[in-house]
Parts: sequence; structure tokens; C-alpha cells
Amino acid sequence: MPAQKEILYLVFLALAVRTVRLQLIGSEDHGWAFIWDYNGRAEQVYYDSMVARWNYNTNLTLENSLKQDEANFIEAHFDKQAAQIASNFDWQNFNNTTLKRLFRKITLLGTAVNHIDQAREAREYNNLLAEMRLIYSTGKVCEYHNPSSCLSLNPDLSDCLANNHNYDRLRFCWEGWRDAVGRKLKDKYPRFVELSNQAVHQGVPNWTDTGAYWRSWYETADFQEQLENLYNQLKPLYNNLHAYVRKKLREQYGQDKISATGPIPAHLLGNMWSQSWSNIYDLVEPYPGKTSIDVTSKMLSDGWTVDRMFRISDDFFKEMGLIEMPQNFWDNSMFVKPADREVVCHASAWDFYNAHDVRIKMCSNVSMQDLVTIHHEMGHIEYYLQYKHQPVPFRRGGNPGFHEAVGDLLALSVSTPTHLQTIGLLDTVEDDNESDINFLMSMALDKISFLPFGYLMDQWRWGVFNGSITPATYNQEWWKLRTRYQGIVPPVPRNNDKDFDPGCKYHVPANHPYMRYFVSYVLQFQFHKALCETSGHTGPLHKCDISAGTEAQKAAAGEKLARMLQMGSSQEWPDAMEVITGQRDMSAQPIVDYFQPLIDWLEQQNQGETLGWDDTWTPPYDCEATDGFTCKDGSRCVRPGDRCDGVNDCADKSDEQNCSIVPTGPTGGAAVSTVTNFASTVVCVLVALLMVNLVP
Ligand code: KAW
Ligand code: ZN
Repeated sequence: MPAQKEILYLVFLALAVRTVRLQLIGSEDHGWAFIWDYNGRAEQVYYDSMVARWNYNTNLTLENSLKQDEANFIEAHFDKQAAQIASNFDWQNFNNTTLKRLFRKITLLGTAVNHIDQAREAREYNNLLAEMRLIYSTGKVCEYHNPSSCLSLNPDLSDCLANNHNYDRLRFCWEGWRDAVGRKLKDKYPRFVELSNQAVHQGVPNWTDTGAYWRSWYETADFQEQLENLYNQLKPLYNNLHAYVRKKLREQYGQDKISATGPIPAHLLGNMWSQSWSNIYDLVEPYPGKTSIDVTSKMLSDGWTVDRMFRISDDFFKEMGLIEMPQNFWDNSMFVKPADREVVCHASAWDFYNAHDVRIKMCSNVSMQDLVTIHHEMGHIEYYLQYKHQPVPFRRGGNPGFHEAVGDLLALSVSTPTHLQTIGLLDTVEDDNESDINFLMSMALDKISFLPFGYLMDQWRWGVFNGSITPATYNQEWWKLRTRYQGIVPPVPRNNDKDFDPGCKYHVPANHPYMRYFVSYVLQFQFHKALCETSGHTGPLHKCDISAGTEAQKAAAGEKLARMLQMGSSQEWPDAMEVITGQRDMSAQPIVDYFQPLIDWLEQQNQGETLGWDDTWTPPYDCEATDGFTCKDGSRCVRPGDRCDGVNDCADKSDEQNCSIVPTGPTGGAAVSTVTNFASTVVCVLVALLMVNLVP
């Protein structure tokens, strides 16, 4: 296998360097020679590893999982060896800043790599991660009264949350997903956190935990302080949107279910995690009868296909003078969920490190939301294509938020009513204040609603990694943050000993950092504003379509963006930001500017409403009507699945008494059972393999 030869070569090189030179190598020429040699080898090793990962992610079989493990190991060994050789150079004293930066990146190793000398921990870490991802990707919720009818997250449960306004049905889907996935992950996560911290700390003692390691990618000393300032600037926008939406939900679901001054029950916002509210546009539309921006129904009635959505997105990149998707992309990508096998449905964009093999994996459906997500993923691919000439360690975004911002930035133009009209998704565009407010509301339901969620996800994880949030309080601390920042509450009581709700969001079991999305939401409006100016736009920011100017203006905007993308991470991010915006700091002002007309409108609508929420309020929960069991001492409502399961939920233990007379399942309404047969089988085999591997 070629990759094994690479490692042997590197081992040889490392030994040679060690024995021949007892001093550090100071020559920068030798440094460059090492970099270019490393680069060619890295491209080959990373290509092999990406192929193995792709094969597993698009076909979740045990065989593919084992092949992926092997490739990961080879990659980790390669990285470790490369870091060891690089550390024999006196790179800290190099004069050339680019060379120094390359060496720094090669010598700073990540989590998986740092375990490499401890095979047992490395294997345990990888296996835990694989098990958690598999549980998430194959989780299903079955209808209680029809156990053979089971719902997957995509499309069934997502559609359930998005498309109906039945309080109890929504609760079934919301709760079912958490029972099916969160509870299975709960015991795995604490050990994963421990192993992750161990690896990070071994790698660089300065990184006290995994959160510190993740934050180091931003190269910003006061990063957390900057984020908090940005968040505080944006909070009034969110609180105004929240108060208005709560008022509308009260009209829909009744005063008993929605308090005028409390948080909103989390299952009513059109999304499994309450992170994007655009699916409840119909409930909150400011001016019914005026231009409505939800074009999904138009896409469906006009017979749009997923392929057409990808082509439209590619056309926009081309129109801006950016690089079009290569033939490989169209041949190798996975655009829709296959019917015959389990896959990881969460969208992702893949770079195979050979300049032309790039792919998207996505279970797309025909909808406006997925059209935006397609632009988002294509933004990642465009970055890959623009920085492909850079050495491997620089093939990254200016910072992680930059990578997430590119496609969204372009989608801000594509989503304008005038642009939607040019691609046939709106018949008429009314140019008046009421239509403007409708449009801004639809954008706010995506962008403003996301901000607290984007901010809190890693507040929670950073707390977990640094030990201030312990396994005993994982779930309750999660809900403290959800209520504090998002102003939402769970619709059913949570059980801190059994539930693990953070695990029900993909990025937690998959261990992908999340603060990048919050950063991206700030950056994309900064970039949008700057490119709008370059493309000759005048007037309100929300009306800007950067492709609407003259050919020369469009080209100027496209070139600016391309220049920034081509830099990759070769310089610190303020340098990259300066190329587009002319300034070096993150700023929330462009989002505020974009939404200003809506903010003014919301402030008027919210007269008499309470901004913010009383975080002690919880929604009514009729224990008996939902087949629950009230503890004899009346202290708690125990859900059907928790009764007689061998765990005391009631302080007086009454839920575990008289179990012989308990019916085998709930008597009425929808109830939950779960199947993860496939996942359980694979997990069992993985665990068995792990145990075999652990026996000395
Ligand atoms: C969002 C983003 C854009 C538009 C609408 C949105 N709504 C919500 C979000 C945030 C977030 C979410 O769904 O909660 N979005 C995503 O997770 C999109 C997926 C991704 O493109 O960010 C993907 C996540 C991922 C990372 C690593 C492995 C597998 C999946 N990221 C990438 O594919 C990626 C590509 C290049 C560099 C870095 C990340
Ligand atoms: Zn992304």
C-alpha cells in the first residue's frame, strides 16, 4: 500500500535527521525542500484517507468502517512522523514568515494524532466517535400504534417539525428523536470528552482542554471577549423577533400553552433544534397577501429537481467569475439520500487534496432551504478550488468561520426577490414597504433566530471540555443555556439522569466545532456589505444582489472574493478580511444595518409586549393524558418509557412499584419506540472488536 511506503520513508528520514544532526537544522532552503516533499506525500496520504471516509459516509457498513479506521490510522501516523521531522528544524528562528507558519501548522497536531503512541486510547477514542456518529445517523422513531412505520431524521422528522401545527404531533416528533438518539449517547460522551482532552493536552501542554485547542484556530487572544461583545450587540434584534413570534404562537396555540412572558416551547418553531424558524413563516407573516418569499411551493409546482438546484447554484458562482464545479464534482457527488443503504445524511463538502476531486454529500430535497444549503456547501467547494495551489497546511479557511461564510454570502444575493425572479422562482416583485418587511421577516427567521443557538452550542461544549459542566449536569446545564440565550423550554420534562439532548444535534456526536457558524453569520454580512459596495449597489443593504450590476462591477466583486479565497490560511484572518472589507475586525454592524427596517417595525409591533422571558416558566404537561405516571408523592411526572425500567425516577421509588400490572405500553395517543437495529448490530461488533484489540 503506497501510504505505508510513505510512513517507512518518513521514519527513515526522521532517524536520519536525528542521527546525522544533533543540532536543529537552520537552513531555510532545507526547510522549503522538506515542505515540498511533505506536500506531495501528504496529498497522497490524505487522498487515500478521504476516499475511505467517503466510502464509509455514503455506505455505513462494518467493512467500510474498518477500512476507514485503517486509513485514519495511516494518516495519523503520517502526521505524527511529519511533525517529528519538522521539529528537527530550527523553524522558530526562520526569517521567512510563510515558511515559519507552515512549520508551525505541521508541528501542531490535532486530537486523533496525539494519541498515536497510546494505541489503546487511540482505538477507544476512534471507536467511541464512530459509535456516536452511527447512532445519530441511523436513529429512527417508530409510530407506537404502527411499529413497522419508522421515521428517520431526514426527511421524516424534519418534515414533521416543519410542516404541521399540531401541538401533540410536534411533541411526539421532538421527543421521539431525543429518546432515540440522546439517551443512547449519554453514557458514551463523558469518556469521549476525557480521551479528547487527554490527547490535546499531550500534544500541546498550553492547550488545557479541547475547547482551548478549538479556539486556537482563530489566532485571536481575546476571542471569547470579542464573541460576547458581538452577541450583546445582536441580542436586542433577537429579543424583538422572539417577542413577536411568541405573540403569534400564542394566537395559534392558545394562552394556556404559550405564556406572554415566558420562554417558547421548543417544538413549535419549525425545526428540531429551534435554530431556524423559517418553516413557521406562514404563522408570522407580517402582511399576508403581499409578496411571499417562501418559494418552496413554486419550486414543487414548477417541477424543480435537486439537480436543477445544484446547477442554479453553480451558475451563480460562474456568473460572479468564480470557478465552476469540475466534471468530477458532478460525477462523484451524492446529492440525494440513497434508498438502498444507510448514509450520513448531514450535509458536507469534501476536498480530496488532488486539485480536481471535490464532492458534496447531501440528502437534498426540493425546497428553498435546501437551495440555500446547496449554496452553503458549494461555498466550501469554491474555497477548495481557489486555494488548491497552496501547500496542504494552508488549504483551510482564513479561520473556520470564513469557510462557513462563503456560500451563505452568495445566498444572501440569490435570496433577494429580484434575483429569485430572474431564476423563475417569483412571478412578480412588489416594490413597497410591506413586501420589504415580509422579505426581511423571512430572512430574520433564518439568520436572527440562529444567532443564540450558534453562540450557545460551544458555550456548552467549552464548559464540558474544561470541566465546569460535569456529566452529572450535562442536560440541565444544556437547558439553562437554551433558556438563557434562546428563550425556549422543553415541551416535556427532561430527566437529567437519562436524557442527553445536546447529543441530538449532529455536531456533538460527530465532534464538529460549532462557534464557526456564529462567526460566519457575522462575517457573511460584513462581506456582503463590502461586495455590495464593490458591485455598485446603492440603497438599503437587504436589496443588494451582487450579480445585478454591470459586467465590470460583477467581475470586480468576484475578483475580490476570489483573492481572499486564494489566500487560504496562509496569513492570519484579519489580512484576509482586509482584502474584501478594508478592515481587520469582526463587526455586527452590517447585520444591524441589513435588518434595520425590520427592527423598527418589530419595535412597533411589540409595544405592550414583554421583551425577554421569565426563565422559571414551563409549559403545561398533562401527565395522565400523555400516559405518564405521577409519583405517589406528587413530585414528578414519569414518562411511560421510564416506568418500571429498573431506574428510580420518583424520589419515593413509586415508579418502580406494582410493575406486574403496568401495561406493556401507553394506552392512547402517540408513543415512542425506537429501532436502531442496524446501529445496535454494528455497535456490538465494533465493541467486540475493540475488546479484542484491548486484550494485551
Ligand atoms: C447553516 C449553515 C448554512 C445555511 C443554513 C444553516 N442552518 C444551520 C446552519 C449551521 C449548521 C447546521 O446545520 O446546524 N450547518 C451545517 O452543519 C452545514 C454542514 C457543513 O457544511 O458545515 C459541514 C459540517 C461537517 C463538517 C465536517 C464533517 C462533516 C460535516 N462542513 C463542511 O462540510 C466543511 C467543509 C469544509 C471546511 C469545513 C467544513
Ligand atoms: Zn459548512
